Amino acid sequence: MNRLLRWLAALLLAGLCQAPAFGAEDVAGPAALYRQHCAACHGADRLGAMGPALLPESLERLRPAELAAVLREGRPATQMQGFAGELDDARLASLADWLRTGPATAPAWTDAEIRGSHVVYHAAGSLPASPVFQADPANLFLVVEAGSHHVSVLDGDRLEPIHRFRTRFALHGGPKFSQDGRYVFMASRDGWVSKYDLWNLTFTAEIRVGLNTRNVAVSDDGKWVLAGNTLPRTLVLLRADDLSLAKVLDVTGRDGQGSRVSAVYDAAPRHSFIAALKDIAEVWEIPYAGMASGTIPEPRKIVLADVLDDFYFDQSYRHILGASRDGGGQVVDLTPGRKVADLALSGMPHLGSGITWMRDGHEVMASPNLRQGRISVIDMQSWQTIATVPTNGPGFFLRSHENTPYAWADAMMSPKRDTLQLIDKQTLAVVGSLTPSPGRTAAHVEFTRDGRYALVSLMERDGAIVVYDARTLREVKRIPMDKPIGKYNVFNKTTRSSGTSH
Ligand code: DHE
Repeated sequence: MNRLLRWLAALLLAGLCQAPAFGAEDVAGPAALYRQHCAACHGADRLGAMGPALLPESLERLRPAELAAVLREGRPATQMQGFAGELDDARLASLADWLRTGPATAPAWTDAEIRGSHVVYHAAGSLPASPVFQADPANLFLVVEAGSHHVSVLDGDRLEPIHRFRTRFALHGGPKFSQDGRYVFMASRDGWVSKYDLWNLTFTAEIRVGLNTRNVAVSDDGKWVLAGNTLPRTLVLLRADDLSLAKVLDVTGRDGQGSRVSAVYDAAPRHSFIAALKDIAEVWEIPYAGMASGTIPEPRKIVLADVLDDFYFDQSYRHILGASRDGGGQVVDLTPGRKVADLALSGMPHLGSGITWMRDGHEVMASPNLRQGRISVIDMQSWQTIATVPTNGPGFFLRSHENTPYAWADAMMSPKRDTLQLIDKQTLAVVGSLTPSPGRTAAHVEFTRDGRYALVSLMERDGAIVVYDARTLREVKRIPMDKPIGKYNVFNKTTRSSGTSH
């Protein structure tokens, strides 16, 4: 039965079987099931409405078993109900397959649609310019809780939550702060950019810039926000005060080929945005110094020897350390715009999670590896790999702080995903390990502004932020959270601590 339905669905999708608008086949077919059960919340065009977009690009992070479970059982604490009582397994399977297949014509998201989605909740300058709470605004943490799509605001001194708010569906990438730490800009995977006033604990504006978005960057002068999309293939420039649309740039390379954006970054010392591209061997730089509305310069398109889509920048933002998909790495000097060195790396280095520190008078950079249990340590002058530290398994994040002797590494892509290891930043030896809760994923560390406490995410639905004393490594407390992923300290981010990402 299951197979027959799948076969019929395939025929329908291939356009070989013309089902009548509401005929018997159509009632059973996945398109009709979608119209009947999903369209009201997710949009007739699958682009999202009250619920998120349901396109292959939006679902690629969900494993098949997870998607099946959501269709069957729904999502707790959301409007998403389960359909197990109404649809049998075969229908649910055909619907899941159909959702993972793109519409016949690629969905567009035009300038008019971007403008149409724009909402201003509080005009710039209309809210009080002082915090509505007692906590040190520079030592706040934002914790992204992926379980039910919320953010918790933690007081980094008392290590207590002071506020919790609902966000758009599936935030990804670090929230980006304005230099004074007052405003936070967040991007959701299905294209929403939100501006939040952390001093008044309220959203001020939102806009949907695309259908599938990677992340945002905020210019150092606080005037501009750049978002990078994979669907459509665009970069979208917004005015930071109210998130209104300034310009959409199609991402088309020098030879006319389009590309998805991998990520956008603010290269503050260069007063420019940098865009990493997924499909073409180019990196783009958009200078924003002096940029006035309407006179946005054409991007500088730097040609690379290979597609590089995962970047680490040195502290001056002159050099990019980039990883290619085959595991190789290169150093690109942005000033002349050319490769200056190869990096000896293998597996799938996650340079984006790199950190730097001083060792024997030399600046070194270390980054985890998504495929291998090893941390590569690179000399930032010679670009040589000076050490490879074996770890428990492939990991995602590496974090430290200027005031702590250790780099904290996870192994979240391995069976030892419950254990963090501590690497001595001078000897480069693993000197300790911590297992906050056996069998449960522990990853992503961020420090309080003084580096005294390390906050670790227990990334489970009934998870927690586990706080450790960064010197004694004793657990100080647990703050319950719903699948906490990343956490972001205002001071460390706005001062560009070398122990965390920017
Ligand atoms: Fe991320 C940041 C890319 C999957 C959690 N992730 C980033 C950034 C990039 C990136 C380029 C830096 C942008 C920024 O901070 O503005 N991530 C990717 C991928 O390509 C990848 C492997 C697959 C994908 O489809 O996106 C991927 N990322 C994940 C996850 O599965 C994680 C663990 C959970 C999730 O929410 O999706 C995840 N990514 C994060 C986090 C950050 C991040 C928490 C910010 C780290 C920080 O401390 O700043």
